[in-house]
Amino acid sequence: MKPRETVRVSLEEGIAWVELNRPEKRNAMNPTLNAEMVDVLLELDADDDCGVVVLTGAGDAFSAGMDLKEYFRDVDAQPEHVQRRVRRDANYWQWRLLRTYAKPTIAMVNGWCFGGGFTPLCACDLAVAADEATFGLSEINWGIPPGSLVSRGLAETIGIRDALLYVMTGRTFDGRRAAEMGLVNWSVPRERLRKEVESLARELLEKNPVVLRAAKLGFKHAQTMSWDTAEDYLYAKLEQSQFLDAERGREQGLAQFLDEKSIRPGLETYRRS
Ligand code: ACO
Ligand code: V55
Repeated sequence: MKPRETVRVSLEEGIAWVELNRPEKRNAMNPTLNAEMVDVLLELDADDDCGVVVLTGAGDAFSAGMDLKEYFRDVDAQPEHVQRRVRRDANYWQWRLLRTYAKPTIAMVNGWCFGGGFTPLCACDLAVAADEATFGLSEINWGIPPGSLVSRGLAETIGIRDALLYVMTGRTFDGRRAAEMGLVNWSVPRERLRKEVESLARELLEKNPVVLRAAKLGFKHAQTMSWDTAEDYLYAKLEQSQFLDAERGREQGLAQFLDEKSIRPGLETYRRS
């Protein structure tokens, strides 16, 4: 993968570590970073060596949110079509691409996470934070309501009371509190964060990727459907997964449990051959 100015990618044993890389600006998201992230995510989607994507930040920050100078002030002076492109790139990777990405995604919140940083955080399937990370919806503190899909992502992830408290006050909270609210799956001391996420990623890599994709996309899409539509859609997803699954996981799993009695699926995954 070609080197980029504001994003660093390293692919190790199936795990793509994608690092927002403007540590001197606390990984604030400027138009360059947003455009580069679109390219990176599209490239990794097409790369068979990538089985899981981990999104994180270089240095002390996950992301300080949108770049208040380069994403807001500088773009104010640009023609409208440029403003539209800048917004489109941001939303394209932060929400559209990540929320229904074909491969599992994990947000590894290593430090500061503000405002616009919540969108990719909520769009990722899973999230693990450092206990010491600091989160905040700081929009109110500099004079705007949360824009783009920040509030929508939040509403889908945490409860209304917590969401409005932080939206309306701009108070900060730490990784432990984020875990209590379900904004992240859990938190660990920062020195253990990378190992923790690596072992979660490896666990996902052991699963059948076709079935994993059907499971996560089915879950996400069904959230906004009526019960009747969801019932039909999730059956269609189940049958699609069997149709696309060249390794015939279902038949292997059933045979290993029912015939060979060599696994208990309640406690372990089937042996993939
Ligand atoms: N936009 C633009 N520049 C930023 C941003 C940002 N969101 N966040 C940090 N920077 C820059 C600073 O301007 C500074 O640049 P400089 O060294 O060229 O002067 C550099 O990053 C370091 O920032 P400090 O404030 O010195 O770093 P510190 O570690 O003390 O504090 C913190 C970090 C708390 C993240 C602080 O930088 C901050 O409050 N940033 C703004 C957070 C924010 O409100 N983001 C917007 C959310 S709303 C939205 O995304 C739509
Ligand atoms: C935010 C994010 C945006 C935007 C306006 O509050 C506000 C965050 C990702 O883009 O265009």
